[in-house]
Amino acid sequence: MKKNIAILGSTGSIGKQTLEIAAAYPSSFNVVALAAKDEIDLIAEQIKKFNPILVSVLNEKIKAKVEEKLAGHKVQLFIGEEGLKKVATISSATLVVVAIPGIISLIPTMEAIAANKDIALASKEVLVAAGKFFMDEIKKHKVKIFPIDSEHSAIAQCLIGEDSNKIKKLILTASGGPFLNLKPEKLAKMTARDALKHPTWNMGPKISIDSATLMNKGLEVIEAHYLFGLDYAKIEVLVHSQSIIHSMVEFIDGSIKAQLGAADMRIPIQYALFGMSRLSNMWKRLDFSKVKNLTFDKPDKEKFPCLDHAYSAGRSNGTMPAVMNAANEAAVNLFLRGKIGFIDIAIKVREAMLAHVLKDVPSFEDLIVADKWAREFVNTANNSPQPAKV
Ligand code: MN3
Repeated sequence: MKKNIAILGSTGSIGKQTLEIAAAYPSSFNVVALAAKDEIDLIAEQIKKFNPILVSVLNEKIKAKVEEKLAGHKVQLFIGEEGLKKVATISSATLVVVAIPGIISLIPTMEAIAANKDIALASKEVLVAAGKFFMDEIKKHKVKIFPIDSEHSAIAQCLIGEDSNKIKKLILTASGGPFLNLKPEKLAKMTARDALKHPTWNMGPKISIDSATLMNKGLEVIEAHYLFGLDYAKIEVLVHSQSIIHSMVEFIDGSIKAQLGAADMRIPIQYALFGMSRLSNMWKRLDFSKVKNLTFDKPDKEKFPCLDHAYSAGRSNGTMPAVMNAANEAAVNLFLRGKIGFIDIAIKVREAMLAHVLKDVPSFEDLIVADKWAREFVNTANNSPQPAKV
């Protein structure tokens, strides 16, 4: 039977590769809904090729332009938040692929879970900002979560047939990003263009910058904490610049399981789309005879302070991960627009965390408020801090 899927973020890197997989297995998937932003030609092309029932775009202007390109091709077009909700909750879909970077995917994802959809999750920010609510909703609605991120996919694969009480630690591998071997004093001069050149993975701008600051790995640590229910003390990061081992699990008896493969996101995306089952494919393969060495190093926390900021936000819990995530998102946007320097990203994140008055047991609404506050804090030149915690 065909699986009906909806994709939030169809024109991004993960969205495009998801559609590539849907096209490669036409008897397995129906694409019933797409949400995208403003890439008019690509959106129109995807509609013509996949024939979704409904599609959401950024605004009326983009919608009109897409309609023009479609020249009579039938599809229901929607816009904005309402459109995202319609895509996330479309009755015919059983699986929603969440691949819009940033906090914008949080509410539609929660709506998808409430509508009893299984979730294939690529957007890290959802779990980071609202991990407890997300996992509680998943349990409450008895839906499944399939991680798309290569590290979490790797860990999920290593844990098949294992007892979670027997885990000693998770080892998340990090490529180290484009500035791994750069002298620390040169970091300040790095531009968005330098940061967007990722050595091993081909990704969108937000995640590429996060990868350069190592915040990407920090977000993944928090995600792993929620997905696998493990204390932060049991989650370790190791720089492995070849991106061949996608992550590992060490068990209490000293045995370690690793998942390896080519650095091709279509492999974990396909695995998630098929509900963690394996099918033969034509994606990249790992040829061990061409692998000269596998190296492992501790991350340089002084050069890349974002990783520690993420651990600290995760350990503080409450509203702090949402604040850290929002401050980072806002700072990355400023950096991409050339408004702040590379090392300012970590500084902005730290400042926001220090100024934030933590709420230990937040409501969902509190998380949204904390997120907004952190964004404004970073975007305002004259930061007026929240009153210090007493
Ligand atoms: Mn990853």
